[in-house]
Formats: sequence, C-alpha cells, structure tokens
Amino acid sequence: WLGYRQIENENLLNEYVNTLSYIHLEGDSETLKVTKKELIKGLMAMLGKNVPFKNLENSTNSLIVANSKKLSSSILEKVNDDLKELNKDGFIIKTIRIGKNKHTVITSNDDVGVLYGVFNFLRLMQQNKSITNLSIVDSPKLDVRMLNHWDNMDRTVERGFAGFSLWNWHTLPDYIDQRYIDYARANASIGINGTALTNVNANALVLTPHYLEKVKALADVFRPYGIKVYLTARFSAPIEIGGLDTADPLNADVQEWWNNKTKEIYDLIPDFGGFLVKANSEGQPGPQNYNRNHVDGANMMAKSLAPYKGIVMWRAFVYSEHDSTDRAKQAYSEFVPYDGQFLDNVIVQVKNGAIDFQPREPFHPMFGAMPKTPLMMEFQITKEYLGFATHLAFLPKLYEEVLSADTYRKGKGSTVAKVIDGSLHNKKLTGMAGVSNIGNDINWTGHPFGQADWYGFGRLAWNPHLSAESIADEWIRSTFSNDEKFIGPVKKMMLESREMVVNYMNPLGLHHIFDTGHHYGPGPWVGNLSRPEWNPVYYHKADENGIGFDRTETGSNALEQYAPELAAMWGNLDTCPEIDLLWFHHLAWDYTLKDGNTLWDGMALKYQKGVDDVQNMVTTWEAMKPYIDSQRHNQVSMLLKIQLKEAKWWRNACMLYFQTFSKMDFPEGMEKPD
Ligand code: GCW
Repeated sequence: WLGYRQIENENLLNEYVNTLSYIHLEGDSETLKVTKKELIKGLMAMLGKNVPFKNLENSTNSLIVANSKKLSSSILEKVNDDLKELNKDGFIIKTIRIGKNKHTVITSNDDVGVLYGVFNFLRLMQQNKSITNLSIVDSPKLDVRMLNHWDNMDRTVERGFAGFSLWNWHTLPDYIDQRYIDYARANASIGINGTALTNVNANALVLTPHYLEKVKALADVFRPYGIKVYLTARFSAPIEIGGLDTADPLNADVQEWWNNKTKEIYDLIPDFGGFLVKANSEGQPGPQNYNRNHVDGANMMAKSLAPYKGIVMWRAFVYSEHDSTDRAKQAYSEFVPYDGQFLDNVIVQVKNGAIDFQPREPFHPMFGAMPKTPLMMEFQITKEYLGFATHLAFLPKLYEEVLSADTYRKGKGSTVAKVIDGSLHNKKLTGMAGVSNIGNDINWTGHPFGQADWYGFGRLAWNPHLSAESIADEWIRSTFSNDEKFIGPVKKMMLESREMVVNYMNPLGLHHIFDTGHHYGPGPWVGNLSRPEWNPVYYHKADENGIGFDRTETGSNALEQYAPELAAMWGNLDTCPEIDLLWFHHLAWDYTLKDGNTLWDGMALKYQKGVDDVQNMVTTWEAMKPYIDSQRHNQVSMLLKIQLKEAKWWRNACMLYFQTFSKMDFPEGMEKPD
C-alpha cells in the first residue's frame, strides 16, 4: 500500500501540484529525517516531479511540516484549538490562510505524530482525494498498537505461511536489510508502534547478550519510525540462561535475575517496550509450576520494568490440562478472580475468542469482566484457521464483528471496542496486538490480499471504531487502483470473503473441526491427540441424536461467564443468532431452523453457499483483469482456484462425515460429493 503511483487524472494532478509548490519542513530529529524521505519518495512518485524545500517567507501554497513546538506564532494560532484535542502521537492536517497566502499544515505535539500526519496526507493523495480544503484532527485511540511475531530463533515462523522470519539473526547486527526499513515504514504508515520480535513459544536465547546486540540493531532501525521493540520472556529463562535452579517468582534470586536482565536490556535499548509472556499454557513454564499464580508472575516482571516505564503483556491464552469440561471457560476462571491485583504496568492480553482464533467465535467473556485490569486485544492476522496464506478472507470483517460486539457490562452499548480503548472502565493502559502474517516472501504476506489484513489490523489498532468497509476502500485504492469499476466488485468480494470461509468451513457455530496439528483443511473426525480438548469431536459432539456443544445450563454453562442479557439471548433458542447456534447448543438433526429447513439441510446449504460464493469470487476476479498488472492478477487468480477446490473439499469431507451420524440424505441444492 506504499507503492505510490503516478496520479493519472490531469485535473487532480494540477490541483496537487498547485497546492504543493514548496515544502517547509522544520526540525532534524531522526523521525523528521525519515518523514522528509517519505515525503520526497511519495511526492516524486505521485506527482512525477520534486517539490522544492524552501523557507516559508514569502511563499504561498506551501506544505508546512513541523512539530507544534516549532511552528511560528502566526501558524500556531490557526491550529492551537485543534492541538489541545490531540492525544499522544495524534496529528493535524489543515489548510490555513495567512494574509493572501494559503498553506497546508501537518503538525503534532510529537515528532512521530508528524510522521503519521505525513503518511495520512500521502494516503489522501493515493486515494485521489482533494487536498485544497483540509481539516483533519486524528489521534490514536489505543496506546500500544503492536505486532506479535511468532518467529523462532531458527527463522521458522510458528503458524507463518509467508516464508521464513524477516529477522536474519545470522547477519545481524552489522547487516541491515532494506526490508527492516520497509517493514518499519509500512507499520508506521498505519500507526503501529510496537513489535514483539519473537515467538511466545520461543526459547530464552533472545535474552542472551549475543542476541540482545542484534535486537538493539533492529530497535535502532525502528526507533525513528516510532516503533518500540518488545521481547517474549520465557518464564524459565533464569534457569535456562541464568544458571539458577528455580524460576519461582517469589524467590529473591529469581527477582534479582530479572531486575539485572531488564537493566542490561535498557542499557542497550533505552526505549525497550517490555515483555510479552505466555505462561502455563500448552506446556510452557509459568508461576503455577511453583504453586504461584498469574499475579505473582506478572507483577515480578512488572517490578523489574517499572523504573524504565516498560510494560508486561501477560497472555490470557491459558488452559489447564486438569479441567477439560469446557476449554472455553478456562481463561475467564483463571483470570477474573485476580481483577485489580496486577500492577499498573501489566496489561492482560486476551484473544478475541475463548477457544482459539476460529473463523467465527463469540467475543471472549473476559472483555468487560475485569473492570480494574487493563485488557488488550489479541487478534490473529496470520490465517492459522482460515486457510493459511492460500485462501482469501478479509479479516477486518472478523475484527469489526468482535470490536462492535456488545458486552452489556455497563448496560447496552458497552462494546468490546470501548473495553479495549479504555473508555468503558477508564483504563490507563490500552492496546491491541496482532499475530503477524509477515515473512520473507517477496510480497511479505504470501497471498497479495494478506496485506489487507495487516493494513486493516493497524488501522483498527489506531481506531477500533473504524469500519471494515472504509478500510477495504482505502487499501484497494492505495494498493491497486482508484477505478470505481475495480473498487466496487473487489470491495464487495473482500467484505463477503470472511463469511464465505465461515460457511464452507465452520457454519452455524461449528468450530475447531480442522485437521489436527497443522490446522489446514477439514478433520472433524477423531484425531490422534493426547488431550481430549484438542480433539475435533470434543467440539462438535456429533452423534445419532444431533450436533453442537451445549454451553447452556444443561451443559458446560460457559454462558454464565457473560452478562445476564447475553446469557439469556444466547441461551434461548428463539433468540440465539443462528451464526452461533452450535457454539451454544446441541441440537437434533431435524431441529427446525428459522427458514424452515432442518438443521441437517440448513447445514448442507451453508456449506454449499460457501462453495458458490467462492465460485462467484473467482468469476468476479477474472473480470478484473483489465484494471491491474497481470502479475498480481494472475497470482490471485491461481490462489482463488485453490480456494474453490478446497471449499469443495471442506463441504464434502464435513458433510460425508456428519452423514455417518445423521443418516440423512443430502438436500436438493447441495452438489453431491463425487
Ligand atoms: O492456537 C494455538 C496455536 C499455537 C500458538 C498458541 C498460542 C504460539 O496453534 O501455535 O502458539 O495458539 O496462541 O499461544
């Protein structure tokens, strides 16, 4: 989306050229240096000529780019009221008049805000918007807007489908790959301000001096772009790299080890962001190994980081192997009792749903249930469960659905977005993390449309109230074309794509029926797994009588973890939305759906609709050939054909398997498996 294209429309080009006679850029911090570079790059490419840098005196039609502290009083007075409205790193883009002269001002109270303003300004031009009369005041709604890389030290990427890790630990710290810089540009352009470089399951190696030198080199590259580096902190690091025989968080030697390690990191990287921790989950070490709890563990690390203003992101993705009645209930049960006990620089990072990044899940019940604890959202950008980097599923639609869900915790309108932006319970620390889909693939994300998920995540981390529709629009225009004949059909295709994946994989609230381990393709049958709650049959519970997971009072009662309004709505078959039906209820195969179909027929028709919609997407995309370069067109075309083949695979596999229980015929309208 930073492939600035030459402006084709002549009137618009004239408008741009006339409005931008000169650039007046004040300041020479590292951030403003890269801001200047970006302006030169973007304007040169879009206007086909350089805009000269010049002092303001006697100029007109200048673009004034500066930190508010550097603005002259005549300019300052035009933007002063707006400046007061800005949060940290917010910016203003405003057309002003001084005497006869007209200028465009991009300013902020922080240098990084100026950079954000410039990226936004360039984006307006990329989208062919008019720039003659601007009045934009925009601030990030969340503090921490970060990517989580699940990159291992050997450069494999857990759940990564776009090549190997970008971080070349072998050539760092001395060799700075241009891709590190482009990565920072791309992230800064959408407001991302943090990156956790290493996998939450990674070993403790990254915390050794040898690797910290390399981390410092990356931090130095990212700093001008306003991006802080974070690291995963393996809980057992004091044993593995520290030579201690315990990692007990209440042990004084262990505490001292973390204090010293943290100091060592800050000596190298003064703006280090903090630690991301996966503890006592899926076999990872944690405080419970020592009969301590999440508060003991998180607060120990928080104390070591506090003097430097670092934070701990303590993940809530935990489940104990001892309670397998309903995995969906475990994080809430383990965390909610500790509300109010975490130190101020701890933020609990919660996945969007209670199971695991499924194509559709009801929002996680912890959102809204911990009024005294900062909670940050964890979304997955990499498509572990939505067809890897092979299928097209525009994820901002999923993110939007979760963020706009109502928790009812402070009455109607208590949306998840308000929980995470801190406004519902007046939280001091806020954030959103996205598990990255980036690798060293030539186009970064494998599927060309995977970039839209990265882009959309960043935009929603900036403002969780944005719509998926506006994000798709921006991305298509910046990435491909401003031609309405392209935008209309492609936007529609993107906006419908996630629901079509739900339909051909997991319709009506089904979940976790993926082939085990790798999670690609259907596998609703019994997998070869040691833990029952990892087994697909545990989730769909199909038998001769019916299908679905009863999470009402007669079953696991996971519903009690939600506000009473929601428990009542989901618990009652008359009011439970059919998209969540089998998430909450176990129903007979001949149960009657709202449209009069039996559950069995309705399920078959959903699977078929998923397939039909992919077919339509293939047709739509074929018609888009005249509008974009043949290389990207062809790539997407090939991928969509794989998606079509695999949508049929999903339908056939699931329906044939479930038929062994239902013993019912496939309805008319469903293409018979061959
Ligand atoms: O769903 C699981 C994934 C694991 C991942 C884990 C987590 C990093 O399959 O690959 O491990 O979630 O989020 O910790």
